[in-house]
Amino acid sequence: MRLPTVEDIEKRIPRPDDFESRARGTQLTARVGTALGLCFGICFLTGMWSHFQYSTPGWLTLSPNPTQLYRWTQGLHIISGTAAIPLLLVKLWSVFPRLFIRPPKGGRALVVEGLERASIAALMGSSFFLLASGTLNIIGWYPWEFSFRRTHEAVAWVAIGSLLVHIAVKLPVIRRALGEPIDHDDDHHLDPDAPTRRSVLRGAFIASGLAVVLTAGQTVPWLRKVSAFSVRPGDGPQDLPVNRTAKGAGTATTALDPAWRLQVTVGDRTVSLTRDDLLAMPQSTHRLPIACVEGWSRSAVWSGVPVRDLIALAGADPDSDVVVRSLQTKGAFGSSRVVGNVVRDDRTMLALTLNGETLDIDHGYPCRLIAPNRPGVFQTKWVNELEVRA
Ligand SMILES: Nc1nc2c(c(=O)[nH]1)N[C@H]1C(S)=C(S)[C@@H](COP(=O)(O)O)O[C@H]1N2
Ligand SMILES: [Mo]
Repeated sequence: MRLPTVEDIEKRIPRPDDFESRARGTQLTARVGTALGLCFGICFLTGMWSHFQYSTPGWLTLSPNPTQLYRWTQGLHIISGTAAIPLLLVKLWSVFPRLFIRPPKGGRALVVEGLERASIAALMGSSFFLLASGTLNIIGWYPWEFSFRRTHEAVAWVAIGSLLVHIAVKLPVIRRALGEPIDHDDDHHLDPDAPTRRSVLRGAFIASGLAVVLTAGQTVPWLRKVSAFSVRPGDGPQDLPVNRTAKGAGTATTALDPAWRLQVTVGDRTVSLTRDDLLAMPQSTHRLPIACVEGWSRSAVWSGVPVRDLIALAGADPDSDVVVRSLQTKGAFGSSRVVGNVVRDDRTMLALTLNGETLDIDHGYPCRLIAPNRPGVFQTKWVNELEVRA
């Protein structure tokens, strides 16, 4: 028996022309690609905004307005990412035969081709990683060791960089293909019975729209009933989903302890308040959303004591930065910071009631922070300390 030669193997690898579907073609690729590029652009900008709200750079002062801003940007982030998944799959299907183009002859052509393929490999790898890790994050499954937030951000820069290179390289092809009718016949494609490009394009958009409708109910109220896949569609107590229960946070006992006090510390002054003391203070009532980083959001009516009134009891200015601490000692979400111009807003409060009832323990009893335009992860529950550093 003779061992196969390199030529034998080469003959067995398909060539682009072996894939005969009439539906493939730059006219389809460019249209799906444009929609995909739009989704990626929105996803990138809203993602970067989320990072800014999470760890605010020095040049940016976070504002409590617009109240629903984070809800909108993070909702858009999840919606555009979800919409991108079917589009990416169709786009890959449409260019898949190009994988089998043989390397060109000549050093220069080889280098150019090599660079282009490297940028596409970077784009594909990063896109898959972002869409997969994002989806796992939405469903609350973290099967990895690394920091989701930092890795997702770093890979997003790779994706957007290689996307820009890809668009720049392909611009002439994209422009020509978009100018042609979608089922323009450039007679490479022979099978007249196969689906047309128009029908594949329509299918891609329908699949993408369906993916959005099935998930967007986690943030768009009137879609709630049809969103079969949305995460946490069920209602937690008091008509609001629960991100982490008191049991899960290890606060189930301490939150109900009659010895609980809210400590308000300003420099070396400390004021200690019972829940009845808080209830006896002037209350403010507002409708504000919880907008989780993982994509779900829901509005509710909260009432409680403005944080600025509480720190005033210990002599702090109403626009001081405040550190909010909770009974939760393990995990990263047990405390958060509120900047002065959010503290100054009277909607920034320690809530005591939710939708007209005493706050459920899973929503943060005895009291929890709620503030406008704030990522859910910073709406600290089971609060027991406010601190203003002198
Ligand atoms: N102490 C504490 N506060 C917390 C959390 C937490 O894990 N621990 N989770 C946060 C997150 S991620 C969200 S989205 C909101 C959800 O609030 P809810 O469970 O009352 O809807 O609470 C926030 N407050
Ligand atoms: Mo969250």
